[in-house]
Amino acid sequence: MKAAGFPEGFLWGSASAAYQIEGGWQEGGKGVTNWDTFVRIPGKTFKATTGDVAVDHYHRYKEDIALMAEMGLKTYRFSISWARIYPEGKGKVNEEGVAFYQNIIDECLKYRIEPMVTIYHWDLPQALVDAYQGWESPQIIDDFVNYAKTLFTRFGDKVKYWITLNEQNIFTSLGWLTAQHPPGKFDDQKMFYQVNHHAFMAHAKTVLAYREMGGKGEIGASFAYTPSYALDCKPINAMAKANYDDLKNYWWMDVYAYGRYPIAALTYLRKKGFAPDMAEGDEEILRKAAKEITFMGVNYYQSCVCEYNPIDGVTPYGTMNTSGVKGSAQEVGIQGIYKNPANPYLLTTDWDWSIDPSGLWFCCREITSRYGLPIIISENGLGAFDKKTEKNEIHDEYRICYLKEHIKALGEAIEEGCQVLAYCTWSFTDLLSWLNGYQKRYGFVYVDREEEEGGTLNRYKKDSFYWYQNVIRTNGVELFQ
Ligand code: GCO
Repeated sequence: MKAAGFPEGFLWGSASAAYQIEGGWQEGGKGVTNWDTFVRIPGKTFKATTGDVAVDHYHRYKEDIALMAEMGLKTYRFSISWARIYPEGKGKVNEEGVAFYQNIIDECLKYRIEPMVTIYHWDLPQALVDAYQGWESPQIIDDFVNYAKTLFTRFGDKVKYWITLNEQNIFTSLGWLTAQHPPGKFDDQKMFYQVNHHAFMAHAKTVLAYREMGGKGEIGASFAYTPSYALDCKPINAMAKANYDDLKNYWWMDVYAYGRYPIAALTYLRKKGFAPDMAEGDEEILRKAAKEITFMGVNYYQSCVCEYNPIDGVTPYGTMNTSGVKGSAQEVGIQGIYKNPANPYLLTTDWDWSIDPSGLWFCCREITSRYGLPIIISENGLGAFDKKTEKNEIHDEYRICYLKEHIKALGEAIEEGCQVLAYCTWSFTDLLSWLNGYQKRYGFVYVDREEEEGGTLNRYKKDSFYWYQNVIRTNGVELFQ
């Protein structure tokens, strides 16, 4: 059935990440990761919650995938934990780890659910951090490509959708600017851009390796896209928006799609001494890889507002206070040339994220007109404090409302000509929120899971489960009635 833009065969999906669901942190020959280490540092996560058990998907994947099948999911996006494949980051393959993911893939295919694999969703073998500080060294590029090639060799006959990196912009910002994620550093801007350059090279070389190995599937990266509005029509605020877009959005998307950094931002960063060092040939590799990606992956949660930042900036890339700025990027407004005030026209989630379905439409329009690429919405969803009743029911009408409005906006973008291949909600089951423990829930399936490793881990379908099931069954028709 075709309605409101959704084409036949549209991939209705849902997503997860290894560290947030699997648990089994010392099982199956898995190596220790940066996250296993980080969560053990006092004060880093809510009530010191860890992913040691998470929602025990490691042992319950069959039950979880059966629930996906019951719902009618067309695609399931999940990530592979590098340390299950290479416990030390490289060297000898851990066959038990390969078998675990082979089972997940086969289980999906059994129910005709298209597996969509994220190669890197933030859990890095600790051995590579110990050896050379992980992403801070260009040595990671070859190790990443080696790992990715193993995945292509082992799973490439069954997996047709590959996402190289999940939210490179987020794991680098939280890791090196705001110290909230590993390696927990308040670093200077130079290191931030350098780490990103290594990640871009790892992505690009992986894309090229996939094609060299004969891979014919879809491959790209997933970007946390926060589209922006200028506060008002004051030119200085429109300039602040242009700065923001170059430094926060195009800095990543232009590299994936064009293989080059946005020139004004690069010029500015060069003047400041923050531009990344590039090895000879890097730019050519980035350009080549850009021609080989087949989609832009978008994780969409919120939009933002841009206002000229009186503390620092005057004109685009004019004077900015970047020297010695340490602390939260939010506080200083990254680079100090814009700030992001709240949007008084939008409601917010319990975690103060603006709720803005139109933002999803903006993302699709922008990607379509700027890059002409197909789009995969690899994440979209609402984190909330869900409550289970005594009858084991979860009435999450707020989530239904959120998803409904976002999917409608997506349908409109498709109707206007944007090519959208898939829509994955975040998330299928409840899972560990990196910093918020199990109190921030996103799933269609409630998991009885308390902080500090408690709970029965039983699964319960929320009201939104049945609602999305119907959306899938009617290919979105349901939404427009
Ligand atoms: C959280 C976050 C995550 C992210 C996801 C990004 O609360 O921890 O919202 O769940 O959305 O991991 O890819």
